[in-house]
Amino acid sequence: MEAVRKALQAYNIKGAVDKIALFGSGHINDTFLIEAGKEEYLLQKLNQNVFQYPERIENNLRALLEKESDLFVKHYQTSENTYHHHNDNGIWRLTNFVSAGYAPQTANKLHEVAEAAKGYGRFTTFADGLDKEKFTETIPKFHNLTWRLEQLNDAIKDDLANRSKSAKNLINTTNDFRWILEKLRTLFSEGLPTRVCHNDTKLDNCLLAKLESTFCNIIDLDTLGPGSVLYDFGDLMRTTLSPTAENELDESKIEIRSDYLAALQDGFSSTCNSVLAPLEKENLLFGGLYMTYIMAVRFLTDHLNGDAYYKISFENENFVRARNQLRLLELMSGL
Ligand code: GN1
Ligand code: MG
Repeated sequence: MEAVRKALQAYNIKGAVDKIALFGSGHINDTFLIEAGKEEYLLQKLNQNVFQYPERIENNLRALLEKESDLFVKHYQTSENTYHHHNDNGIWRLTNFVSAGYAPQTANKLHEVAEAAKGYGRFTTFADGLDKEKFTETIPKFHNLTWRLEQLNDAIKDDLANRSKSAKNLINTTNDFRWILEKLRTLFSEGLPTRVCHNDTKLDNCLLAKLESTFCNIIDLDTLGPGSVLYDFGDLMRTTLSPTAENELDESKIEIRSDYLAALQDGFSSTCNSVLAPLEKENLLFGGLYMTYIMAVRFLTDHLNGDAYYKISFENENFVRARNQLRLLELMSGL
């Protein structure tokens, strides 16, 4: 925790640090809850294996936060007026901790999902007013399915963890859904707009108020940048239509609930309908298939590569995640 204390010094927070604890459930960065006097903060250490262009995250964040909004939590600046602090131990950033808020881990309450959809819709409307030119992809080709499928092919060939054979069924199933790639290409050729997106709109990147479960804030702005609204609506579908967690062991529990889908559609359109083009509105549902497919491909690739990217808490967790995404995708295809 010495590294945490040292990083905190860059932010000149008031009062002595009373407590530092690991926090949260993100798959990528390390997050620490800090108590100092009466204040609580979150300090994050950026995963530099994943984020190789940290200056892009800083720049996107600056471009986002220069326009005042209560959509986001407070991001603190260092004495050098940057959001990120670089030192020998890594790259850090500090935000306030919203103690009156919570991030729902699974979608078990309809009104929570409706609120999250309204919140992400508000984000879409807000981002529509930003200068697109100021934003850059923080992970090149992040939502590029062509590239993700190439990565999967390489992983199958290299078979670094000797898992290709046991994952054969999942690999075959991923091939059944290649039409999804073609469909997205067609949509872009028909004029699907690129806009400033969040690009990681899972349910737990949305904070709700503990008391009333109303929308509070959008968090995790690492992947902010160019994208399609289909990605943002799609990732919401991916993480809320089934009541199950991404790593659910019992595949038979995965389902698609039509009332949740209706709540998503109503909530999202209530706050961003006016900024969406007809082609976007008509294809929001397809976004769910696209995002579920790309996540299946990414989890499976990581499983075959020996779990190099996503944090795991049990053996074969990425296999389970990929299997669950593919099951969800099968169910979504019937929508
Ligand atoms: C990662 O950072 P976190 O845990 O919110 C991932 C997303 C995936 C998500 C799946 C930078 O998000 O793309 O959708 O896991 N972020 C990155 O849970 O790869
Ligand atoms: Mg993230």
